[in-house]
Amino acid sequence: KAFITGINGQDGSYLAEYLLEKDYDVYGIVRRNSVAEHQESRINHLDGLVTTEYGDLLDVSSLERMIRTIKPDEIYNIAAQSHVKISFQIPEYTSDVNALGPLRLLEIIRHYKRKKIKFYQASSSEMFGKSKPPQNESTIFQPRSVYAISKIFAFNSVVHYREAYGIHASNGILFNHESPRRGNSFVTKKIVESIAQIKSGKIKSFKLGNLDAERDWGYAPEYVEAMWLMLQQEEPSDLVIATGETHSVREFIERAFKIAGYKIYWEGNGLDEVGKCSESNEVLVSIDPYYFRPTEVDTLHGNASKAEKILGWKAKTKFNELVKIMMEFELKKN
Ligand code: NAP
Ligand code: F7E
Repeated sequence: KAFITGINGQDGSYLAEYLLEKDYDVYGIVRRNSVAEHQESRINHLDGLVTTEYGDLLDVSSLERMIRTIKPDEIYNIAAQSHVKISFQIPEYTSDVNALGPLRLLEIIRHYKRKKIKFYQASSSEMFGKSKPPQNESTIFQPRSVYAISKIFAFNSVVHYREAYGIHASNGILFNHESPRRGNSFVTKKIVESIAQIKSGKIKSFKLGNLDAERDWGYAPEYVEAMWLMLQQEEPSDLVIATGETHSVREFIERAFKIAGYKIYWEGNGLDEVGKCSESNEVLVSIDPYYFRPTEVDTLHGNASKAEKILGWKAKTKFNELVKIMMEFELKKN
């Protein structure tokens, strides 16, 4: 039996599918939303296959009730306020959910004596922050946001509960991973969704922030397999999960436009920079400082060789293929 927090998120939904294929009984918590369709929007197709209840990482009684009634073998803590930029606006809330949420779960596991429950924590490459690439398990954390700080608190809680109480608790230090199910306020989904809307005539152009940030982007359905593999090991551990390839936001835009049948070129500098269509010379992309962050993580480039050795896991879908999957999905939708 598996209990997933954040089951309605990008990763939670893929993980639920993955575990169902492995014959798990899958349970999860969902949050109440004033628009009922949003509550289970990414898991509607799993209706009747997974069991969900209202719950929240801020509501310890809901977590305790679920864990005591389900008696899961594995808990995957995937839920989070996962948007880095938004953590600059709601730092306390972000910390409560992302830092204290996992601590609450670890406390419940610690005091639950009837069964040894294995625990997975969704840690993040964002914790490396300013540290120079490539980043691996020995790279120091130099956070650049409250999101990263909250994830470091959770990371250290996992290590502490493992050492102090012998809990089988692991951190997956996942680098960015995307998919057609990615939330549309993240840069990759925003880009492909906007390009598809340009192509179908719904919009003329779109605005972005820092085009020079570099990320190690992988494919989400592959990353949930690594989560499961980590809990199947005799020994819990903390592992980097990444593709080992890094590209800029600018490259992502160029590639996605190319797949949609456009060639773009860049003109101007700084806030005045624009991406124009080579054929029509119309502006398709411009800069809006609203999307800049007070502090930025410039380059993430993961080295996942430890995960390959311990789990036998390796990223299969690299940058070009990922952009293609996401762009083609949006073009079909529009
Ligand atoms: P996501 O799509 O934003 O999903 C997050 C899920 O958490 C959503 O289902 C959300 O519920 C739920 N949630 C938020 N606050 C909650 C709360 N207080 N109580 C219970 N549930 C709550 O994120 P994701 O991309 O799947 O990422 C999954 C996890 O991995 C997150 O912890 C994220 O921080 C971490 N991570 C992600 C990446 C990445 O590149 N995707 C990389 C490293 C780490 P609603 O459905 O109601 O919104
Ligand atoms: O930004 C730049 C932005 O919001 C990527 C989360 O899953 O991965 C994710 O965090 C880059 C940043 O992801 C826009 O400044 C430019 O440099 O897609 P993002 P993220 O911040 O890397 C980590 C590993 C997580 O753990 C998080 O949960 O793109 N960027 N223009 C923009 N970003 C956004 N969102 N919107 C823009 O318009």
